[in-house]
Formats: sequence, C-alpha cells, structure tokens
Amino acid sequence: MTDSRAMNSAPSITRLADYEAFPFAIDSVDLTFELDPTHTRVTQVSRVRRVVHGTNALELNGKDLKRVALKIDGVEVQSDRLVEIDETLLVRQVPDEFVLEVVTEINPEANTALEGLYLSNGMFCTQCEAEGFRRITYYPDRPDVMSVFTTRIISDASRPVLLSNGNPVSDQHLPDGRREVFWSDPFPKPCYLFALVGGDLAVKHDEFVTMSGRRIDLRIYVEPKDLDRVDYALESLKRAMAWDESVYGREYDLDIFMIVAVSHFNMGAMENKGLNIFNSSCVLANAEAATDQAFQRIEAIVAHEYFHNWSGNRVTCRDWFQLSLKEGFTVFRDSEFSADINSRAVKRIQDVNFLRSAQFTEDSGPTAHPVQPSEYQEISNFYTLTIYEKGAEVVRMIRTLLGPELFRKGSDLYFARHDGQAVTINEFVAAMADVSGRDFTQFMRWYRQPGTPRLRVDVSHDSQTKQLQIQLMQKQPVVASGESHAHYVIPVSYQVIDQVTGAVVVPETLFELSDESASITHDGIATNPVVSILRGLSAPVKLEMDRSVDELVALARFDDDGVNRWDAIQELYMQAISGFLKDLDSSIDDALRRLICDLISDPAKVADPACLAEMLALPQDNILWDAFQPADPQKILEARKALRQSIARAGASSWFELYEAMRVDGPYEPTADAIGRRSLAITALGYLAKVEPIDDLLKDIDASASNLTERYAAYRIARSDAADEVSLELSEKFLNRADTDEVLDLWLSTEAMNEKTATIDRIKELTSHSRFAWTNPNRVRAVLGTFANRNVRAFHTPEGYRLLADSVLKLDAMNPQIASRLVMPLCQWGRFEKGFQDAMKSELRRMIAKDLSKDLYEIVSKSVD
Ligand code: B3K
Ligand code: ZN
Repeated sequence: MTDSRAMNSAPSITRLADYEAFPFAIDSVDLTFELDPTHTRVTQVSRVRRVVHGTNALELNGKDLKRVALKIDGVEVQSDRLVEIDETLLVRQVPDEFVLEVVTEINPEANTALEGLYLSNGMFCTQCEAEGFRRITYYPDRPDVMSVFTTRIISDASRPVLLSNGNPVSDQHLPDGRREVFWSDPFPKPCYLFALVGGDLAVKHDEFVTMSGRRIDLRIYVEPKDLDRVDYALESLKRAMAWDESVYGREYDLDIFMIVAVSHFNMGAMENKGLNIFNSSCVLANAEAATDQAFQRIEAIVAHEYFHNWSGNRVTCRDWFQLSLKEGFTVFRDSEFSADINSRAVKRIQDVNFLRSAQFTEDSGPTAHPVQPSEYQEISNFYTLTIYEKGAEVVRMIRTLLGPELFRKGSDLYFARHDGQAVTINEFVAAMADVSGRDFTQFMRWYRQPGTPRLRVDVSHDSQTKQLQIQLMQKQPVVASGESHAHYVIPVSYQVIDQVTGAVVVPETLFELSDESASITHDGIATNPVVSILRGLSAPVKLEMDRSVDELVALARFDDDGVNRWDAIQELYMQAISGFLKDLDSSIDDALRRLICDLISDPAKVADPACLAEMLALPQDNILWDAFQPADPQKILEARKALRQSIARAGASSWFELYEAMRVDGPYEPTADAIGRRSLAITALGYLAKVEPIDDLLKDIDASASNLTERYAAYRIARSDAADEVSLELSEKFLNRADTDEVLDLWLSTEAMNEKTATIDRIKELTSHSRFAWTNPNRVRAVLGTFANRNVRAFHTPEGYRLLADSVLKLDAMNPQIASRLVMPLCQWGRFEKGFQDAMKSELRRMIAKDLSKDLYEIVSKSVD
C-alpha cells in the first residue's frame, strides 16, 4: 500500500508557525502529457529564479512517481545532489536562475486514491487540491508558488477531447498519428488549480456576455450518455456569473469556461482555473433523473466553484492553514446566491440546521479545530465543516457588523489589493478593517479558537415598571487543557414581540456582545413580551435560554424571522422528545398540538410552504444526541418516532388536504416556489402514511409522477410505512428504472437507511450488488455513508460498528480520503452511553493497531484515548 505510514512512527506535523516563504520564483511551467492508461509520461519545463538568498537547495515534492529525468539547464542532475525523503526532493547547489526539466512516468489506471491523474470510466482526469500535483511531477506543491502554465496534451484518437486550463491555442495531428492539443493559461496560479481531462466526451455549448461585453464560451463536457442532463447546470452557471457581477462586481476573465462531469470523484467539485471538474452527481439533472434537492445542490455547487474564480483563484491562499480564506468566503457567497435567487428564509434555515447538526458536532468532538488551524498531519482531513460552514458564518458576522455596503467595499479592496497573490486570512480581515475603521483584534478569535461558544440569555419583565431586561452571558467552550477561551465578539440580533398578538414591540436591533456579559433594558413595555434572539442565527453559538411553551408557540406563530420560527418549533419538539424519553406513552403538549393543527390547516398563513415543511421536520439525530447526553441512540430513536406519530395524529384530519393543496400540476419545474410546494406536499404525505394506509395512493404516485422527486417520495414512504408487498414492489420498480448512477445511488441509500429492512446482512448484500464498486466514492457514500449516518437501528450496535470499521479498513487501502471521512461516526463515541462507547472504542483500537494511511491514522489516533 503506497499511502501507508510505518506503524508506531511519529506522524509528521505541519505547523503554521513554521511557515517560510518559498525562496524561488517559478516564472513559467510548460507541461507535456503523453497520455497512456498505465504509462503516462509527463515532461515539465520550468523557469526558476532565486528570490531569497542564503539557500541554494530547491525543495520539490513528489509522490509515487517514476523519475525518468531531472535536468538543470539541459544537464542531468547527478544523484549526489538529490536528497529524497518521503514526499520531498531536495535539489542541491542550484544556480540563481535556471531551466528545470523533469520527466516522470505515472500510472493513472492504478490510481484509486483519485488524487493526481487518474482514470474514471476510461476518461483521464485530475484532482490536484490540496497536494495531488506531486503525484504528477516533482514541483513545489504549495499554494504560494504561483506560475503561468501551458499544457500540451498528446494522445491517440481514442480520446478526442483533450482539455486543460486557460485558452485553447492549437490543435494538430502529429506525424505518428497522434494528436497534440496546446492550452495556455495567462493567469498565474498555484499547481493545485492545474487540471487536465482526456476522453471521448460529449459537449454542450452556451455563451455568456459579461458586463463589459465580452463573450465567454461556456461548455459542459460529459460522457455521451449523459448529454440530456446538462441544461440545468448551464443555466445555473449563467445565473452565477450574472450574480457575481451584480453583487460583487466580479467579471469572468478567460474566453472560455468549462465544466467536466466525472463518475469517480472524492468530493463535490473542483474549481480548477477555467476547467472545473465535477462529481457527476453535482452536474447531471433532469426531471426524471434528479430530485428537487439534487437540482438545488447542483445550482449551489456550480455557483460555488464559479465564485472561486475570484475568491480562491485570482486571490489564493498562502498556505493550507488559510483554507477558510477561500472556502469560508466562497460558501458565504454561494449561500447568498442561493438565498437571492430562491427563498432566503428557507436557505438560511437549511444552513443553520446543517451547521448545528453537523458542524457543532465536529466542534465538540475529537477532531475539533479552529477555522484557521495551527497544525495538521494530513491536509485532506481539514476540508471540514468548520473550515467551510463555520468559516462562512464568520464571514457572515463580518458582514453583519459592517453592513452590506461597507462589506462590499471591503471585498472590492481585498480583490484589488491582492489580485494575483497568495495571502492569509489576516489580509481579508485587514481589508474589512480598513474600509470600516473597525478594530478586529478581538474578532479574530473566531478564527483561532475551536469549539462552539454558548450564549446564555435570561429575560425578565416587570409589568409594574414596564421594564424588560435581557441579560446576555457568553460561555466559552472548555479547551483540552481545561482552560476556557477568551471572549468573542458576538453579534446578537434581537426583536421583541407581543406574545398574544405577535405585534412588534421592539424592532430588530443588533447588539454587539464583546464582554463576558451585558444587560439590555427596554422601557415602556406593558405586557407579555417575547424575545426573538439571535435572529437568523446572527452568530454560530449555542443558545441557552429557558423558554415556556407559550413563548415558543408565540415565536413559532408570529416571528417574522424564518430561522427563529423554525427554531421555536424545534425547541418544542425537543421538549416533547424529552417527555417521551421519560415515558414513551406520554403525549405532546396541547399547545404544540394546536400549533401544528393551525399551521397545517391554514398554510397560507405561513408565507412559504418550504418553510412550513422545514418546521414539520423533526430535529436531527446529532442535535438530539447532543441534548440528551449520555445518549442512548436506540432509545432516542424510539422517542423521536413517538413524536413523529403524535404529530401525525395531531394533524390527522388535514394531511390529505394539505397534500392535495400543495401538489404541483403541470410540467416539472425546479423553481423555488414549485420545490417548496412539493416539499410540503411530500411532508404531508409522509405524516398521512403514519395515520392511515395509503398504499394505493403511493402506487398511483409512482405510476403517474412526472418527476423523480414525487416518484422517489412514494418509494421512500412506501419503504417505511406501506405493507410489505407494496414496499417491495416500489423498491424493485425504483431500481429497475434506475438507469443512471445518480438514481441508483438514491436507491442504494434508501435501502441502506431503511430501518425495517436494512439489517447488517442487507448492507453487505448492497455492497455486493452488481452495480456497487468499492472504487467509486459515490457508491460507497450511498451505502456505507448512509448506513453509518442515517440508520441508527442497525449502525448503533456492536455488529454495525464492526461492519463500518471493516469497510473503512478495506477502503483505506484504495482511497484514504474516503476512508478517513467514513470513519467519523465512530469517532463521536464521547456523546453516547457507556455500552455504545465501549463498542465504538474497541473498533477504533482494533483499527489503530493496523497499518493505516496517514489520513486515517490522523483521525483515528485523535479519537482513541
Ligand atoms: N476546493 C475543492 C475541495 C478540494 C478538496 C481536496 N481534498 C472544492 C471546493 O471547495 O470548492
Ligand atoms: Zn470551495
């Protein structure tokens, strides 16, 4: 196994504090690829110039490379001038200025790690971020070395499409019958943004005219069978390009922008300059082969990668400790894009839900780290929810504190100052400080301290003096050393409403909490104030506040902040689950029952059906496990089911009408409005199935639906609530119609999460399915990722933990990045009851005794005690 580390050897740690600028500049890099599945030859010719004196050793990186030649100014470098240790190759005694020529040979077919150059269904493609370029050629594989690249690709006729970054320059047939295509990228870039694609691909063209009138050639390349599923991604791309011009003043720079869809991909997509490479599941969609959620994900990811052209590519990261500089900012940009073109309230609810359930979990577990980490063993492990989602929340707070106009000025200044540079998070914040005159010293703690702070809020109201007092107190997470962190600046947005009428008593106000505690007083408030606090989740903190059922019901009915309406009902659900945990036969509060009845019997009162659908969704497992520690996941599952059943009964008379009222007729459209209505209709259908048999209705929907969203809903609901033969029938029909990988993955994941049927044996059966492949991350995520994250019943058992550990070990030999992601659910043992803890820990201990990849070793070693 090439990725392994020697057992018991000390892992090498990279530290931010050790950063040193690279002493050489690379003025140009000319690459030539002679494509061959098992013996691709790569020739690199680079112009190198010393910029810092005092060293004459050039440090290059390489991994799994066959070195054919390494020359300086045309002369082969003798081996006594080369020192190779792990992934570093030192070339000693280099002149001040020289031409470096490196020839390597690589084997894309054997590359199952999917980093560097590899094959996906016969198509050559690359993934270089973060450190994949070193698997192609010896080069300083670090983001602060920016250079101008050209790429020459030579291939036989079996691969008519040959792509790389930048603009196409020439395309010719060589005398030996092969073809040579030449690309040139005029923008200096770090090697992690390099990309190459070679295959027999189909293309769809479009065009975008920029704000200065330049025509950009847009192209999406896919496997020929997928060409009928690219339109939505193209439309999304054009919307993103227009949005970035109007909201950030950012215009696209090259003449051509390409997206390529590949089947084997470790994550969602990659922002290579001018040549974005996407996981096919994040590009391909049409009504019959993608759900509403997939359409929305595609729109967001296409936009995210496009936005990186400025926030990431034109201005890049100095080192990987600055990853959130590009990722946090770009997630913030893409979420605002989605909010602007769809429903702002729904997008924010979804983001807050994701942050709380997933990032807060990470932030309280063994792999917690700051938005700007200070050390890592394997950088691939730091593409985390903290870097992405919390990083985006930190940028959001900067915007909240500055206001939108100053924030835009700060962003303009940042791009203007640092265009073509590799910078740090400090430069981003400095631009914001310079346009606003604000001191960000204390704010920077958001970047440097891990963990989720808590905000304690106590409200008191005196009806005699008509005074309302809001006491705020921040509590810092306890760090490993047992010390608390220093105080944050917490933007606390609040509003006060009347509990009975919902009238606004104190309009929305922003309070900046920078001390440990503060008190806010409002006079002249006669009766029943209810405080809506942390509106829109104005800071990524955990709220601690004692709120009565009546107060929560008032917020759920009247709050004009979508997040807080949703949050209020979620809190009511938490209280109800707490009751069921004590007594499974208890019942939900009458006030909650009335609230649900009112919400669903008159949905017009709730402006946005999608918001109502979110309000009717129960808190996720992670949230419950965090709230009810030490958690017994099986008991919590039962309590959650009891609540679901109670809600179903509470609304029994209205679910069908709601379903009928929300159904969308006519041709499928993935608009926010239609998606919202369908989502509420499907939610209603799910509850309806809990109170009466609807097998015929489900079969009807399956037979007549015009789109995958409805057909999938019918199958999914049947799988959990219909009679066995209908459940099986719809499952088989769904599989039989799954003629794309994406629909197959929906089937695999639904089968893997199905509580009734997805036993350990069934999971094993799914991994033996003829269309399953361990080498394809999408299949692995669909079966094993879903099993470990969404099938509480089967996973949270000693056999479940064992199956996951065995699968992770098997995967580690092929694809360490996927293995180290998949192991995460086992690392969360700290929140569970002892019996579960012990079983999880024993699997982790079993794993750590093996020869693990650097990726997996870092995660597992941090997680075992
Ligand atoms: N920048 C890439 C992620 C690369 C992950 C490398 N392990 C996609 C994105 O965030 O846009
Ligand atoms: Zn990104």
